[in-house]
Amino acid sequence: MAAPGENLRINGDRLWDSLMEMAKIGPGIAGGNNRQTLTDADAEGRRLFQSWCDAAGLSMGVDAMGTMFATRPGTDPDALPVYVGSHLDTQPTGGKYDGVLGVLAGLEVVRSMNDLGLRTRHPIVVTNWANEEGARFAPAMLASGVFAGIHTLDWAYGRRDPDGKTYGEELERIGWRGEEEVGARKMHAYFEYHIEQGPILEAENTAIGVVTHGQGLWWLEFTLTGREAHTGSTPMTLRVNAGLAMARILEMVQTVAMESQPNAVGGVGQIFVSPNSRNVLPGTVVFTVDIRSPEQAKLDAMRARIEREAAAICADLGVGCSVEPVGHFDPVTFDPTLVDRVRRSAEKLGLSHRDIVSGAGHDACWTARVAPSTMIMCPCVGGVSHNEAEEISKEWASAGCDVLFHAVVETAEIVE
Ligand code: HGY
Ligand code: MN
Ligand code: MN
Repeated sequence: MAAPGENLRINGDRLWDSLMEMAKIGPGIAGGNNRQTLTDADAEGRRLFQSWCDAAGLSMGVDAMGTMFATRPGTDPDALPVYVGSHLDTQPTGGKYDGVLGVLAGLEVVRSMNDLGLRTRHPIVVTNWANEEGARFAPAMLASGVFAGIHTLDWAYGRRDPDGKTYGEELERIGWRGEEEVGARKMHAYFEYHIEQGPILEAENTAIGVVTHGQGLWWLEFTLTGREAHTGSTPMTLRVNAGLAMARILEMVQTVAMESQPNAVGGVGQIFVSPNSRNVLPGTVVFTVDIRSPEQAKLDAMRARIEREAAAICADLGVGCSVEPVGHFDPVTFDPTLVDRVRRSAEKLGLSHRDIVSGAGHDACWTARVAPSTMIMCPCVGGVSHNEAEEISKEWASAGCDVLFHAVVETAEIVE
C-alpha cells in the first residue's frame, strides 16, 4: 500500500501547454521572450497568470512591489504557508523557461492537488516575484530583496531604467502596485524550481539538481570620464580615452576571474558609451562588472583587486574613474532539511540527481534570509540561458515538477 502522497504525479502536458501559452506573451525575435518587468507585456503575462489562478480557485494578493501571491487554503488557519514560485519577467533576449518554469510549476502543483482532492495543513502560495531579472531596473531580485528587508521600498521605487523611468512610476502605470506591505507575509518554507542555466546536469545526464548553495554576486557600475575629441585630428598623445580604459578593465576582469579559478566568474554585459558617435572619442563610458563566487573571501578579494587595478588603469590614461555597487548578495546556504527533502523526493521518484550550486541568482537567495528555502533544478539544452535559444524538454520539466510536488506537499503536511 503506497504511503499518503507516494504516487503523486503532476500533469506534464498541462504544465507544458501553460509554458507555451505564456511564451506567446512578449515574444522575442528568435523564439524566446522579451517580457521585461513592468512593461505592457509583463502586465499581460500577469493577467494570464491571474486568470489561471482564478480558475484554480486561488485567492490573489499583490504587495506594494507588485509581487503576486496566489493562495490555496490549508486546513489549519494558523499554519504559515508553504510558498512556491519564481518570476515571470524575462531578459530582453530571454528564454521561455527562466523563472517562468518555477511559477507555472508551482501552479501545476496546485492544479494537481485540486485534481486529487488533496488537503494540506499548511496553505500553499504560488508566487510571481516582480523584477527578478534586474535587466530594466537594477539590481536583480529587487522585489524579493525588499521582501527580505535588504532594500527599502522607497529606494526600490526610485530605481531608474535606461530611459529614466522609475520603478514606482512604471508599477503604477501598469496597474500592479498592490496594497500589501512588502515582507509582512511570513513563510513556513519557500521552494523555487528553476532551469540550471548551466551545462552540468545535461552533460551528466542527470534529471534533478538538488541545490545546496547559491553563489554570491557583486554588480560594480563603473563610470569612466575621458575627453570627447575628434577621432581623426586628435594626436594619440593628447587623447584622454575612456574607451581604451574600459577595454583594459574588461581584459583585467577576465584575468582576475581566470586567476581566481575554480568557482569564480567575471564579465560585463551592459555598456553605455557617450556620445556613441563613430568619430568622437567617448567622453563617458558606463558599464557594470558582474563577478560571482560561492566563496565569500574569494568574491570579496576579486572585488578589491578589480577596483584597485581599474583605478591604476584609469590613472595611467588620465581618465576619471568612479565605481558604485549596484547589486550584491553573499553566497547562500539553503536549508538542509528542505534540501534533504528534495533529495529524498527525487530518490522516491527514481530520478537521477546530484547536489549542485546555483551559478545564477534567484529570489530564493533573498527568501533564505527570512525563511527556510531551497531550490530544485532541471537541465537545459547546452546550458544556454539568457538567450532566446534557451530550451528544455517536456520530460525534464515534468520530472522536476514531480519532485517539487512531493517536496511541497510533504512540507505542507497532507491531511487525510
Ligand atoms: O543575474 C542573475 O543571476 C539572475 O538571472 N537575475
Ligand atoms: Mn531566473
Ligand atoms: Mn534570469
